[in-house]
Amino acid sequence: MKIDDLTISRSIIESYLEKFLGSLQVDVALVGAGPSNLIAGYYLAKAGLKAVIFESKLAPGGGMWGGGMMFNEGVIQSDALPIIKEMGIGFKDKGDGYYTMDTVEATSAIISRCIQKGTIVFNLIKVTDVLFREAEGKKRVSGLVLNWSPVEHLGLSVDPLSIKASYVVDGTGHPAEICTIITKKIDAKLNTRTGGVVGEMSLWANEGEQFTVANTKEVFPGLYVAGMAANNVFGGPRMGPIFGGMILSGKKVAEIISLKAKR
Ligand code: 48F
Repeated sequence: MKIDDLTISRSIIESYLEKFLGSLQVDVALVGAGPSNLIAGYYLAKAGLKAVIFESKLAPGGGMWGGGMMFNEGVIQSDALPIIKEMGIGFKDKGDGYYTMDTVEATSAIISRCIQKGTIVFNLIKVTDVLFREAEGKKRVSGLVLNWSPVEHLGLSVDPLSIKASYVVDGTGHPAEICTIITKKIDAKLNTRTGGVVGEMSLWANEGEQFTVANTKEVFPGLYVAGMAANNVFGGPRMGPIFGGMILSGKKVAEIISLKAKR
């Protein structure tokens, strides 16, 4: 076969634009491609919803690749094992309900399963703001404002583009960026004890893991939190390199939104 350079370029541009145009109006827009949102993306697609994930970095996967202190193994507890099995990820039984998984295998597997199920992942796009609408005095998050990560990184004055979504999930991990943005920019009162981002506490694995799942919920009309963002927003401890909570949180947010969307 003789290779034509222009056909390569045209093919890439056409296929990318097809994905991007198809993502301008979605059921669910997820910010951050960490483990929680990737699992959410998988289950949202499985439930038949149109979902899209925007990740600011080159590689999706968030904080899972590096395991604990760059030892590329992560722990999961028995509660999350059925999901690990559904993803086809290998694991080692360490006894007493603890399992380890190779975090390079686990991260690449959940990225792949999420996309294969039908949720598109855009990398190198940073979410810089939300769209919001106000009706009868009530504000609601109704989409995302996007720009290329290098534009933001270089501080270039280039206006963003936006997309519409029925539901938005802040899965940006420790910084809980979307919740932080809306408290500043639209004076949003979040569904937390302070009305703002409460702030993450120091490490306590047992409490942190339960806190993540319990606080995976709607935090402002149209906006949900999943994963480590839930701990920061609602004021719970971090948990370190145990990933069951992240995975269960992703599944939970997908289930909550799927139920709402189908009502
Ligand atoms: O931090 P991250 O992995 O979030 P997570 O799913 O998982 C947390 C664990 O990895 C770990 C932990 C478990 O014990 O504590 O930290 O809650 O992934 C968050 C992703 O969001 C991206 C960021 O690059 C990362 O890949 N992100 C953050 N802000 C933005 C963003 C933004 N404004 N736009 C797009 N992506």
